[in-house]
Amino acid sequence: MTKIKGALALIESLRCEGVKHVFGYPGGAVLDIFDMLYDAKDIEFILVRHEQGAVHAADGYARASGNVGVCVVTSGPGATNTVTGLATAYMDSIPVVVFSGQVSTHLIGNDAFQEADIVGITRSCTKHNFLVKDVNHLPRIIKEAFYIARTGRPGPVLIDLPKDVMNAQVLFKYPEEVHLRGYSPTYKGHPGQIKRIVDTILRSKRPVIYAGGGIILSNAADELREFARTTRIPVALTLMGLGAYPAGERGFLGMLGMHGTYYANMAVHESDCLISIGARFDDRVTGKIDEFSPKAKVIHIDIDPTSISKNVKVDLPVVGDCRNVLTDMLALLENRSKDVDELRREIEPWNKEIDYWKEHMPLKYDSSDQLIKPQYVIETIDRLSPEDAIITTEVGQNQMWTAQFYKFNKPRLFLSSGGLGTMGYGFPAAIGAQIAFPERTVIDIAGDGSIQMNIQELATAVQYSLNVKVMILNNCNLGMVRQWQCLFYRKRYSHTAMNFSPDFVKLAEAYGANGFLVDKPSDVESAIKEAFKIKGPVFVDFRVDPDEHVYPMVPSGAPIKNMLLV
Ligand SMILES: Cc1ncc(C[n+]2csc(CCOP(=O)(O)OP(=O)(O)O)c2C)c(N)n1
Repeated sequence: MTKIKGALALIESLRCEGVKHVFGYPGGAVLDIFDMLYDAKDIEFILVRHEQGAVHAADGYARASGNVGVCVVTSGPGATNTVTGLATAYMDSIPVVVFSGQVSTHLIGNDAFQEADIVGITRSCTKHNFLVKDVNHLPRIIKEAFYIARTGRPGPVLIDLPKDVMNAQVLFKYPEEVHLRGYSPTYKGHPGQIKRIVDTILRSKRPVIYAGGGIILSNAADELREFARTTRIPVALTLMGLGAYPAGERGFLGMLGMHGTYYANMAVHESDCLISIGARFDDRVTGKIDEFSPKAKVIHIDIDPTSISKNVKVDLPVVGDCRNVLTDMLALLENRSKDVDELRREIEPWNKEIDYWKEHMPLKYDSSDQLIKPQYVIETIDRLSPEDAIITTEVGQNQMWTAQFYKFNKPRLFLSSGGLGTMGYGFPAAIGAQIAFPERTVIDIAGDGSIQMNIQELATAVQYSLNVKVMILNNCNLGMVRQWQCLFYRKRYSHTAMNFSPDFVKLAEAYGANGFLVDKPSDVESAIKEAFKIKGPVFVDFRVDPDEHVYPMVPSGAPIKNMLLV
């Protein structure tokens, strides 16, 4: 076996991991890697315009495809620009591997040019990170990084690569197995606990399933649907869980929490048995913790043992992969068909009560033929887009209206920054999703504030002829913050008016893309159709009603039954 350069060993390792796409940006510390990428024709490199865009794109790629998203960036500012993307992926448990350049080992700690302690900086926003000091460790570390990123509760991993390590020679052999002391995720739930859970569910009168992103990450959507169909237990989803249960299915309650539906929040509040699956009791879901689902026995199924009883005291935990645990639960239920029939009968009045809430307190908004209502734009996008269209969002009202008014029937169609709430996520994430699925329609639903946070990626979209459609709900304001100021700060609109924004149509054109402005409700439908027809990136600037609010809304820190309604 001949020795090869560290940088080439990196490329070979990516091949061993089946990596087809890498997002990134070059610089001095990673020149050796880029030199090797020059010849790596089997790996498509996507040159973004900002390293934050690279990580969000890799994250969108991962969320849409289920594969690990990969980035290469340079040292110093290149590395620090990845922090927001890493934190975003970390909060939503998304598998991403970031390779950052580093100054040569003998310069580390010397305030060398473009040096940053990225391992220190990202310690709290990565699942794990590595500094490679010896090229001989490189293949093992890469193997471990991918393994850590995609197993257990997934998450981002960073590998810091000093320049001299990339230049050093190594006998390349990619390990076949990983041995990590102290890291062995539990995939099978404890049978005794699972039985206890099933017993509890079968005895309940007002059960509710509260499912989250863990269902999508563990590919458990079919099992969840089977479980809900078998038991007839209604299902509420978190923002991250949207698509994990079909919006069109009977018993679907929509999203719960701060901007959840009236009926999801009421059902959770009145429940006597809350079955949480792959969800982490985020404060946006629970509202005031002491009054969250006060009458329920709380069941929590999660792969991450540290999330059990972290926020809400759990009565019956099961640590395991959602899909495995649901499969085990279904097997138990199959042997107890009489009890299941009994459960269905027992919970019929409960389902009727929920149906009553659904009928009398639906999601709604006042339509208008003068002003474009943002909810109407989203409903129209939903109606006109293909079934497998991938929707990303930015953060703010645009995100919440999408969660409420777009009907997601499958997993991995809704990509949004839930945990960190990162403005500027949606557009690069859409680019990543489009790279993963070039034939599919990818739509970023954006606010006029958020889109300006990573708007430079329009150049990336044009360069790679990506079919990303950006639907800007332009309310000339930082809408969600303005909504809070309106409701809780006596309309003192401190610095939330976007009095100046670029002309998005001209800006799109300047980048070599298409753009058009829509300011009449009667033009919404044709504009969306037109955007879908055009090949390549399109910006549609919808001038929407600036006074529209997202309802329901649970004021921060209030119990979720205390919703402000339209
Ligand atoms: C990077 C970042 N900075 C600040 C915020 C705080 N924030 C949340 S929503 C919001 C307003 C978003 O405005 P816009 O993108 O126009 O969307 P809209 O709410 O109007 O739909 C802000 C500033 C954030 N979430 N992310």
